Amino acid sequence: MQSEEHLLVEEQLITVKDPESEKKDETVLTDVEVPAKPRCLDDEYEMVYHKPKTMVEVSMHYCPGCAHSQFHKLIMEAVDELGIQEQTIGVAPVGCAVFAYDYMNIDMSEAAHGRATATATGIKRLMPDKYVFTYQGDGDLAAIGTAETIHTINRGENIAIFFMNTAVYGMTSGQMAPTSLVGMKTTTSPIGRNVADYGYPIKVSELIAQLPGAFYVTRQAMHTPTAVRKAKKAILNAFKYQKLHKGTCFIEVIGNCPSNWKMTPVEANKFIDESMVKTFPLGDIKLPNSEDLKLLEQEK
Ligand SMILES: Cc1ncc(C[n+]2csc(CCOP(=O)(O)OP(=O)(O)O)c2C)c(N)n1
Ligand code: SF4
Repeated sequence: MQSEEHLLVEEQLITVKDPESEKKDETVLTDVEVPAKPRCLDDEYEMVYHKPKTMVEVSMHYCPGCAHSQFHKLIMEAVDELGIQEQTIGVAPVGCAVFAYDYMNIDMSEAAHGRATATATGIKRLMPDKYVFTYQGDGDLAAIGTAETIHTINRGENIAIFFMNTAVYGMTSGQMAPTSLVGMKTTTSPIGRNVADYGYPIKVSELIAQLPGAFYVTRQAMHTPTAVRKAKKAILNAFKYQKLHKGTCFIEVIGNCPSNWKMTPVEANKFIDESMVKTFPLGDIKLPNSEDLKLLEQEK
């Protein structure tokens, strides 16, 4: 016996297939008045959000829920707000963010795997008035690029380093990184990272904060609205402090890699909250002193 719903569905199908009613539908559609501009731009509405103008209008290649796109957006928002699009030069890494230059509408250079800070050093030394930054993952910055990272910061190069820590090598399918958590399962530690064989996760921010050339070091995340706001503030500071020529600004952001963590984006955010921040506590690790900040105020 057919249920009532069934009959109803059949009735609707018959109506749709009826050529007369199809005609009627067309008439109705052409009669619809198309507004001259989107409702959201009517005077009664206020624009509360728009994409940063320094972001290129293309689809990104990142996996759904990946933190790279969010981190790119925060950096470009900061560039917009400071009005420094023409004065900013970025250096892209090798890793999932290898195409960062396709998304950020600023001058950018690519660097060989791990060598971004060396490339940025050259750019900044040639053009000391530009705002120069590198954008790097943990494989790039803390594995193959460890030497460049440490020596660049030890020299106190006046650049900003934006460091995305996902605790795995993303692009090459989730191998263990120096930052992988103890017990974390990765493709090269299928039963979990064990200290006896692989050592401890490297806390890069705490390590480099010891270097006299490090001017500002902070670790942030983007898994909650509050965390996003704090990360954005740190990024803004990293650009502003370059004016002082006092050393390297290092902004670590704990980001999710849902694909290699084998989690949904929501589960990945939860993992950051429940596990990642235990090993990598969030907050400022090295702050500029008040005298330096007074100098910045005077420059305004
Ligand atoms: C000299 C060199 N060695 C190894 C590789 C392979 N490789 C490409 S990306 C990558 C790891 C990237 O991981 P990470 O820096 O954490 O960035 P993510 O992809 O997670 O954003 C590796 C090992 C390479 N491209 N070049
Ligand atoms: S593999 Fe991970 S880091 Fe790479 S794009 Fe996908 S989610 Fe992002």
